[in-house]
Amino acid sequence: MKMTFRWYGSKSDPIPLKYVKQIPGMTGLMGLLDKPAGVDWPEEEFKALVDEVHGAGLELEVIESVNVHEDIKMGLPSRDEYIENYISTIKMLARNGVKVIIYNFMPVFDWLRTDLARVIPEDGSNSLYFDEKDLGDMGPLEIVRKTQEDSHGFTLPGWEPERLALLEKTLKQYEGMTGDDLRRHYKYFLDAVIPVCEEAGVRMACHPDDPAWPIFGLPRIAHTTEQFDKIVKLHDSPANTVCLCTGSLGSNPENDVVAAIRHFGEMDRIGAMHVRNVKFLGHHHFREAAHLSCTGDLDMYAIMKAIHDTCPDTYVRPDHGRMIWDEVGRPGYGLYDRALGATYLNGLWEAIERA
Ligand code: DNO
Repeated sequence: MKMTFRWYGSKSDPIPLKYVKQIPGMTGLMGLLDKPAGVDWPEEEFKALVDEVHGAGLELEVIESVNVHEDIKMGLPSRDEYIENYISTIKMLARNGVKVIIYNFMPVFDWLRTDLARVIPEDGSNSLYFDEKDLGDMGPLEIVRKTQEDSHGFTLPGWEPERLALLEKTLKQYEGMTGDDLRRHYKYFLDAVIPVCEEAGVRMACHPDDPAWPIFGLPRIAHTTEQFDKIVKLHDSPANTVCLCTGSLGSNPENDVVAAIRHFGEMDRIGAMHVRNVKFLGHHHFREAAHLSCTGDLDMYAIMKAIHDTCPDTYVRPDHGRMIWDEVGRPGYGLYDRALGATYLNGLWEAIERA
């Protein structure tokens, strides 16, 4: 298991790389370049990032959010050009040492919350929160406005301004599209990129829909084990894998997260893990909790044990943390709680190994 940390680059992440390095057991990053979906990532810029990360004594083997352009998801004729750019980016990342590329296939929205800083009454910290009832009142444009307002000026992953500017138009274009249509467009994409990955020695890892159910009537096809079974078979290859995010899949209590890890781990189809805890508050209603099992509803020991038993070489990152100790930062991506999370998960790992 390689413990890693999501980092947004020195221009937009207030956390210095040396702080990341000082978290015990941290081997590297799940990094990114802040680029709009559909562009061919510039190699010089990426090389500079690799040098910076290596200079801090960390690895950069996992890249997140190489976002898939909406035209690919919608199956428009212009998709071929964007797929070409994606392929060129895959080759470039592979040339520069990347082993896993995390992406998602959610129409329009990446992850979604109705409150980015809900106070946890027990201890006064705050965390990301979702209540479908609030969403009903808001509607897509309102939720986007609120999310941007609440993000302290940070660009949030998946909420890039270029993409949101076209929101109204894009939502219209999705009208009438079914899950099967979306899956067909997904297959077209995978058929083009997976052979390239096989040759280049990288794995694509699909992040689940977050939260794990359809929203705003948009088709969503990546929030249950059955759906991921279909995804890994759309183009059946060891390079077509899952980024198993416990907090996203686990936002729906009907998903058995531990069984899902064992299932895809045994198939060698887990490219990376995002590990976080959630607290269920009702139907389609949850908040994110500290990583420690007893603060939420997921069993972190069983999660780490499943990773240990079925995909022990995978990359793990402590996913979203709460905001604690008055830290001001990107919602979900502060330093302190994620550092505590990493340390706790490393502790579980050590105990599992030594047992
Ligand atoms: C949310 C993240 C996601 C994830 C993307 C991958 O905080 O886990 O934004 O990186 O969905 O494309």
